[in-house]
Amino acid sequence: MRFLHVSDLHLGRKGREEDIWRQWKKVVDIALEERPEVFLITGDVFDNGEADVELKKTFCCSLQPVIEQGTEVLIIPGNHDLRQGNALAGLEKAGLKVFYQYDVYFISEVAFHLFPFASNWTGQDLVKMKKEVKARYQIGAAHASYVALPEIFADLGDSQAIHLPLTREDIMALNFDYFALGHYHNAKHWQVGNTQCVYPGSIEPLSFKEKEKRCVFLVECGEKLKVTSIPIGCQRFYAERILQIGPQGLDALWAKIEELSAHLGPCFLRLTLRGMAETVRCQHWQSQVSAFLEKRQIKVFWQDETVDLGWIEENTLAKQFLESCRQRGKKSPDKDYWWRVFYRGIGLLRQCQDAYKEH
Ligand SMILES: [Mn+2]
Repeated sequence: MRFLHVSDLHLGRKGREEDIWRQWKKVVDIALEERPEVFLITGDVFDNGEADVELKKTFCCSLQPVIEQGTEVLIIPGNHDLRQGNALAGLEKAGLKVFYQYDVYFISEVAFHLFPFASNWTGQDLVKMKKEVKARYQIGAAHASYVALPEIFADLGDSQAIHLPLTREDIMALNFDYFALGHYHNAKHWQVGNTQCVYPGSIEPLSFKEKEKRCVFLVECGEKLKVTSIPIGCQRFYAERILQIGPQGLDALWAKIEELSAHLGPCFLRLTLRGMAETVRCQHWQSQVSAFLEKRQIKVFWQDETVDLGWIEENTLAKQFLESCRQRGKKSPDKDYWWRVFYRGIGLLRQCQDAYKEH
């Protein structure tokens, strides 16, 4: 018995529709090639509860060949599916099995415990709900936030981690062989007691937090439980770079921009600009860079951390601080250190002055 575990498709995400659809087609091809008994989707099939009727139809059609080959498609809703409506309504007509209530689904010696999504539940509710059934393998499926791994908790943030928080103790108590999870958007595979826990992550990166490789998981329930990740690449990735304005000013950074455009493919790029520049000129330069990179399918998000030269000129304290850091930098073997001190100090000085003005 083998099953494919996929999650967080977010079909219909505004501006990313085509990218996501191309990724989804790759996933369907894997299902057709591997012919697993079960195709399990752990929530967030659609980005919004009011999914487009045409999109829903195309989604159902794309799965018909999978159903025809004898694969059961099991879906639990995610928070996005149920946001402002129910995007999964009507999917059963196309032969997909959607679980709005906790149920155990048996397929050749394997029990799938399918938990639907409710925003006010916690892992304890799943523990109370779980039925004891006999089967060779017990598989759990939930759209939940595992809060015991710091990197997952940090990425989800407070606003997302309140969605069905799940602790290590909850997973121990549930005692599944494999816990199929959805909600967290980077692939993660770890073990708690006897349970192999997996977040496949979203099928296409959707934010700057989603920098890891995209994949789906194929699970074999044979002699032993065997978990394999299958990479699916991506359409557009997210990248971050820091640009430091040197003594030659902004124009000297063009070489670096050209290098970036030659090496990065289609992507979303966060550019942090640091150093000193005259604000108006700096903004003009940024828009030139954005337009240049846009032509090469790189969409830029600016993080402007520059210090306005005009402001320093007018500010006696800032001017003295700059001079003092310059002098120390000259004498120090680590010039960079004094520049960092300068930017940090000047940032704090501006914050203090802004706060003072507000009062
Ligand atoms: Mn999601």
